[in-house]
Amino acid sequence: MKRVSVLLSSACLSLMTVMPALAQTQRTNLAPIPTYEVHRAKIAPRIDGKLDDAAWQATKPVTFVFPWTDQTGKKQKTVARLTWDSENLYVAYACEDSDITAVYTQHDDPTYKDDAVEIFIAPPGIKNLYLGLEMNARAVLYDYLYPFPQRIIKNYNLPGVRLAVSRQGTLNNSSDQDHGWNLEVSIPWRAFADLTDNPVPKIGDRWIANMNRWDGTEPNRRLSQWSDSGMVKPDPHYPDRFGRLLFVE
Ligand SMILES: [Ca+2]
Ligand SMILES: [Ca+2]
Ligand SMILES: [Ca+2]
Repeated sequence: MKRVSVLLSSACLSLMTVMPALAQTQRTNLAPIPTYEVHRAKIAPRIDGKLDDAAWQATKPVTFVFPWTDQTGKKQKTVARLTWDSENLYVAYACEDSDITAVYTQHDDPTYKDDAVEIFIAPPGIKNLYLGLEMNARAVLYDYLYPFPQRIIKNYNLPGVRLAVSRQGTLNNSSDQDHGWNLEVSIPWRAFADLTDNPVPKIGDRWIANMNRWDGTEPNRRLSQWSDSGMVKPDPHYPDRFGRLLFVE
């Protein structure tokens, strides 16, 4: 936690002054927080953007929901799957998409402004501090540490993350009809070594996480999520509403 402590002491405001305002930004009658059983992969998926690996066939799909009904544009389906082994967490996203758009090409660019998928994640026992990975349809990664609800620490980089995309359609050409894109990412457990002394999950451990997708370009953009953040305005960040990842054999 040393590296994290130094980062936080330079970046933080008082939680006490910020939290009451945030509580008022939540909608009511939210769905229960979901739990996903993450089954261990017998053979790790190959990170090539193609979701034909045996490891993915054995996983349960989750379909993202669209919590913000006033957002415009087509509500296109996203299905995510997770698996793990002693080295990595693996996440696959299958995105239906009739127009694939992404312009950012450099690490830590604001990929969330493109067609992008995300995962926010933290190991057990940590409150309001998580890692974020936001990945566009060109397989560009924006990674950070977020001491919620203060300031995203963009200069924080996760070692050893690998990602790849496959596209069924053309990139940045709105004159034709696309079909979709897939993204595959592996996140090594050692990337969590600043947050926990035991970054490799044990059977039965529960981590918190959420997965999101941004689709479309302004002013027609949609945010969909695994677990509805409950925010009044479209905003994926609210760790109290993250889902639970239960690690099983
Ligand atoms: Ca693959
Ligand atoms: Ca799109
Ligand atoms: Ca970064």
